[in-house]
Amino acid sequence: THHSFAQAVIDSSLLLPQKDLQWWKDAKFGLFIHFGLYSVLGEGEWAMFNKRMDTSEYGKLKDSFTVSKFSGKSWVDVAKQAGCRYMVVTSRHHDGFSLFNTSFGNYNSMNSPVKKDLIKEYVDAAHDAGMKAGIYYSPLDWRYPGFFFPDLYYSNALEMKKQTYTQVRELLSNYGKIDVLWYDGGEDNWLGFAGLMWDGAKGWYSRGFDKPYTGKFSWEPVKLNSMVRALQPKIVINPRSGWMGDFNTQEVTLRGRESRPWELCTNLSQTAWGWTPQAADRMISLDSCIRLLVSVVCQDGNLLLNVGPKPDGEIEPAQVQRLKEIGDFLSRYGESIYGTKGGVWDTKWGGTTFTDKAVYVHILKAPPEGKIILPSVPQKIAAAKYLGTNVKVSFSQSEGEIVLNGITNKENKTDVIVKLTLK
Ligand code: FUL
Repeated sequence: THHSFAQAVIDSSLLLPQKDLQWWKDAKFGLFIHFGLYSVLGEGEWAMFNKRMDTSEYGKLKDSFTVSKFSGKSWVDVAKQAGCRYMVVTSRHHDGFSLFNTSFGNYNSMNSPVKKDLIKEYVDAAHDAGMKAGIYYSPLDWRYPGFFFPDLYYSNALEMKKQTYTQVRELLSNYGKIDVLWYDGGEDNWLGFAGLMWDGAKGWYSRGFDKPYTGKFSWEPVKLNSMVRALQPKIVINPRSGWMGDFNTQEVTLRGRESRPWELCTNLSQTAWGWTPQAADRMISLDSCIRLLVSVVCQDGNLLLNVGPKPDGEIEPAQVQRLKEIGDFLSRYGESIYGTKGGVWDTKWGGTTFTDKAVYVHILKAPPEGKIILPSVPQKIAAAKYLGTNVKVSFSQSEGEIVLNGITNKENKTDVIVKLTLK
C-alpha cells in the first residue's frame, strides 16, 4: 500500500540522502525555467490537460516549435545577473514533449523545426559559466491513457515507466555533471490524483478527490534513484519521484521552516509556470521578491524562482529586468544571504541569518517600540552597524539576550540589515 511502500523506502540502506549538500544549502537562490510546447500556446504548462487536448491535437504545436531566439547562454546569463547560484530547467513536462535528444520515441525538439537539443545547450552554457545545472523531469506523461489510472492501463503505465528510466539515464549520462534532479509527478499520491481522470473508453470523467493510490503500479523510486546516484554521485534529488530525496519542496505557499533541507518554488509572475501573454504585467514587485527570499533564507530554506520564456525562447525583458534588480540587491547585501544559516523568524519584524563571524538582522517591518530582542550567542558582539551605510546601531548583550534599540525602518525600506560582527 501507499503507506508501507513509503516505509520501505525510508528503511532502505541502499539509497541515502546526499551527504554533500552544502553547496546547495549555501546557494539559497535558484532560477527555475518552464519551457516546452505549451509555451507556444501561451496558456500555461497545463494547457493540454486543462483543455482536454489529445496528443494528436496538442502535438501539432510541434510544427511551430521554432524557438528562434533560444540561447542556453542567455538563460544562464539571466540567472547569473539575478544572483542565482543554480538553475533548474524543464527537460520534459507532463505533456511528454522532450527538449533533448532521446532514443525513446520521436516526440522531442530534435524532430521539430528548432532541431536542437535545448538541454545540451543549456547545460553546456551552465558548465561554461560555473553555474550549477539542474534538470526538471516529469515521469508522468499525459500521452499515456490512464496516466492516473495505472491498474486499468497497466501496460501503458509500464511503458511510461520504461520511458522514465530510459530518459533519466540519458539525461544523467549525456551532458556531463548534473547538479540537481527535480522530478515532478512521480509521487504515489499523484496516481490517485483526484478529480478528472482520463479513460480511453469513457474519455474524461470525474472520480472524486484525493483518494490515496493503493494499486500495484510503482515507479520503484529506490531502484530509479539508485541508478541516478550511480550515474551522478553528487546529484541533489527532490522528493517528487516517490522517494523522499534530499530536500522537501514547498510550492507557491510558503509553509516555513522544516526539519529537513527545503526549497520553496514559486513564480515571478502570477500566471502559470509556462509562458502566458500576461506574464510581463503580472510580476510580483521587487519588494515582494526580496522579502520572500529573505523570509525563506531566515527559515533555512532555498528559493527557486520561476520564469517561463516566450515561444521564441527569450525570457520576457520585464522579467529579466526584475531579476537583475534582485541581483543588484544580492550584489550589495549577498553576504547576509549566501552561505548563511537561518536564525530566528518573527513575523512582527523579520528575522536573522548567521555565519561564524556575524549575525545579520533583516528588518522587514519596523519592530514595536523600535526594539528587537534576540537570543544571545556565545561570542561577544564587537560591533553593530547597518549593512551598507555602516551607521552604528545601539545594542546591549547579556547572557540571555541581545537587544537592539532605536530601530525605525521609517522609510519602510524593503530590507534594512543590521550586521552584528562577532569577536
Ligand atoms: C507542479 C506542476 O504540476 C506544475 O505544472 C509545475 O511544474 C510545478 C513546479 O509543479 O506540480
